[in-house]
Amino acid sequence: MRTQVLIVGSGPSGLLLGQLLAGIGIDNVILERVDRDHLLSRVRAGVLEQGTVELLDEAGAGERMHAEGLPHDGFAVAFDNRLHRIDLHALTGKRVMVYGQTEMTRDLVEKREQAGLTPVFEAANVALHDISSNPFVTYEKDGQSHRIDCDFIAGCDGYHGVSRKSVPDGALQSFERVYPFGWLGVLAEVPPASHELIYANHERGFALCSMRSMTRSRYYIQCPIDEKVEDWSDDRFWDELRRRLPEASAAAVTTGPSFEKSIAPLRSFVAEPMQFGKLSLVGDAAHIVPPTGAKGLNLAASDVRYLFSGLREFYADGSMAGMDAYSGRALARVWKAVRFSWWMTTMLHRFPEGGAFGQRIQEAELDYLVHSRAASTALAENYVGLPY
Ligand code: RFL
Ligand code: PHB
Repeated sequence: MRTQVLIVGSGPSGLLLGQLLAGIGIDNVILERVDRDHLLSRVRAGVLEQGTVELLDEAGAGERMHAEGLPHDGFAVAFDNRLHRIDLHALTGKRVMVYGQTEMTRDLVEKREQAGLTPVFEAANVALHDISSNPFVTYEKDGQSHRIDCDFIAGCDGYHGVSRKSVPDGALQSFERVYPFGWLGVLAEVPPASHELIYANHERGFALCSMRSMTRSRYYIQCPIDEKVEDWSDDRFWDELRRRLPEASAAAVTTGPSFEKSIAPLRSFVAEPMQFGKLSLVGDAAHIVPPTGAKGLNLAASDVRYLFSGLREFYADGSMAGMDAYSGRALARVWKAVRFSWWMTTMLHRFPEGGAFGQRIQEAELDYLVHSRAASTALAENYVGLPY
């Protein structure tokens, strides 16, 4: 079998790229390791930049997001028992959309299915071959081996995927920072504590109040990296969350049984370049950011935008200029989001090794942030998304 673009992974980056390519008649196949139910049960990101919203619209998958998503004009930073609002819209003229990655993934999968282009789910042992000249991919499905030849491979298979590992040793340089804590996240069918997100800096550790709808809340608290989810009953989680919020916000938290609870480690990671021969790395396959800046999914979408434009140019007039520029264009935006996510993480979390000096610097940073319009604007313009 042959296709034009072989996509490994049906996370948001693979699905979005596949949908955009299909929309302009470029043939593509998506291979996905897990089954459909597993894919649609993962709980992850919640905040979409305007550019990500526009790309979903371009892919024809934005209808439900506009009907059910929650446009947010601002969010709050909490410290010293007070909320300080960052007015994104007043500072930048832009807003963000709160809409779960789970829902966005469902919308894209359903679009693909309606077009008869269902991803190949449960594709086992996906392997990439001859990526520098005549690429092809092999995999197993229901005990049978398959081979697909292609013009290009898009490695959209996340941090643990096979694509990045298929690049020959020494061809990629990686940059990494692992943070000495994780996020314990909970999803519950209760109204959110506030109609906007709250990012809280507290001596007991960071806390975040987010949401999926006006009846479904998503909360996170900073926790030690070796913490076990089993040690966190719902009651313990709600108590700890409320202790880290200003009193008025804590009083507004509606508690209830959680239906998802998990711990995510925090890291920054970038692999350079994001391209080798006919393979392009996209989204989490090439870079990871800590979730504090809400940038991971949005970076995956901006990579897709650059790669899509390179592929469109190649199939329209045979020029490789856009494809050759992909890694450079994508990395310029990636590094700015890596910097922003690192900075947000540093400003809002308790670092075990921070010491008294680190503590005072953090307090000065927060005070400056909320009292300087220039500092608030710098935060806001990064949060709503830098230009492409
Ligand atoms: P994904 O979503 O990891 O998808 C990769 C897909 O590839 C499949 N796969 C394979 N398929 C075939 N063969 C193999 N060998 C394969 N290996 C893997 C996987 O099964 C999977 O389906 O990567 P993608 O598409 O690049 O998307 C990236 C985003 O998922 C990620 O950046 C965000 O979730 C990060 N993130 C957030 N991003 C935001 O923009 N805003 C947020 O508010 C936000 N919050 C978060 C987050 C991530 C979190 N966690 C759990 C890490 C909150 C959390 C808690
Ligand atoms: C979420 O709702 O899952 C979420 C929101 C904002 C973040 C990270 C995660 O910065």
